[in-house]
Amino acid sequence: MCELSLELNRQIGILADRKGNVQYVIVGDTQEVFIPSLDRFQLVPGTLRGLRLLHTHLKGEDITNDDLTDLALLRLDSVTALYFNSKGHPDGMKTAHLLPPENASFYDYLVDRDPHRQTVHYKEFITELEGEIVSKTKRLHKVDGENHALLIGCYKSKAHAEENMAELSELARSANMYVSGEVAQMKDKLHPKYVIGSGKLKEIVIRSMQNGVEYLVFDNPLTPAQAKAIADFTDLKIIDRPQLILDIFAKRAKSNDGKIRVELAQLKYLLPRLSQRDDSLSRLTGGIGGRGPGNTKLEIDRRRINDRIAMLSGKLKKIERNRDTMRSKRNKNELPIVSIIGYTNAGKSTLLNSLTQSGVYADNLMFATLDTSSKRIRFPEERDVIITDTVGFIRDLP
Ligand SMILES: Nc1nc2c(ncn2[C@@H]2O[C@H](COP(=O)(O)OP(=O)(O)OP(=O)(O)O)[C@@H](O)[C@H]2O)c(=O)[nH]1
Ligand SMILES: [Mg+2]
Repeated sequence: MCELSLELNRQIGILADRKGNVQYVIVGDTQEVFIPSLDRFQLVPGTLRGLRLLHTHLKGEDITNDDLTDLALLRLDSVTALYFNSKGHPDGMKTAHLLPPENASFYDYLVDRDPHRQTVHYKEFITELEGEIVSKTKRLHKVDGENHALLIGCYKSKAHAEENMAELSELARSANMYVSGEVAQMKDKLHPKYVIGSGKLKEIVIRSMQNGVEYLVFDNPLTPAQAKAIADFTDLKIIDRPQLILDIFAKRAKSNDGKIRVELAQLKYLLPRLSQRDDSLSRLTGGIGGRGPGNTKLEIDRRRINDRIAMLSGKLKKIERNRDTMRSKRNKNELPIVSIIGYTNAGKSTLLNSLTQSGVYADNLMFATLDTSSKRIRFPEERDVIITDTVGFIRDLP
């Protein structure tokens, strides 16, 4: 490799698997090698790729930022820069590898710098390191509950960002996610493909790895193409705000028609996202903690989904017809109906409870109430009214 690099004046790289078999040979330019798509080597979440990169550096340059980004983004076992002298003989090397989560840095270097005198038993080293990464990531998830999330938003102004992030954070908490951090980018225009810039996204992947983050929650609604592009780029699970809200609804819905409405909304959200059929789908459609629409395991098939939408819509119509009859009966009683309305988590259910001495569910969560209740209240003047709790408001409700 060194001799050829000298002759061609180009970097040369190989990607070798754990057994040391060379899987790819890459001829680069003077500055870098471009790593091909590694689809053949599927990444098991939380583990390493099982491939290490060895490549020559022509002018004795240190491991570059691009090398480190490749290491982190592709989760390579390690990245080695190989140096050579004017005769094309190897005379130095530097190897960077990842570190388990919660270290101050995401990478470190091996002690071996002499290509002719290797002291580290590489295979043992990498197996042990991977084991540590896996167990530490698992432990991280156990300690704070599952579903570690990083919140991301692109905004026009700082004030905007603060307000929206606070709300998104509340939503995430209400969906049982552990918020491990927030990233707000200030920009007038969204990046068409990734919403935020690709440089920022790289930082986010590295940060996610260090903190054991599994979910990226975007405040900005994502188009199907954006969600797919980001999932492919980051290898993380991607959720946007509408999906987060639907997920909370799915958890909270108890009544029959509540459940139907939520499943309908989820299916309609899902449908346009099914056009690109590939493995990234599982990362987009699983819902949080694998709760997809409905309780049944989702069959990813457009036709089935359309059938189900039609079936659920029919059921819902029936329920609504029944409702109308009940409502007209109640109207005959001529009891005035008073509704308590307001932003979610404002205290509507608590107010209903104290007015009517009842015990409907009230909690410090967004959308605690999804199935509303009505209670009768008697005023001193012997006049009854019906007080109704409602589902809270939020801006841009899906
Ligand atoms: N400090 C204070 N807290 C209140 C008051 N009223 C309600 N809360 C608390 O606010 C939280 C939300 O109350 P809920 O009654 O569930 O609010 P909601 O408007 O029904 O919310 P959703 O059903 O989730 O949309 C609960 O933790 C309540 O204990 C109040 O007057 N003062
Ligand atoms: Mg309520």
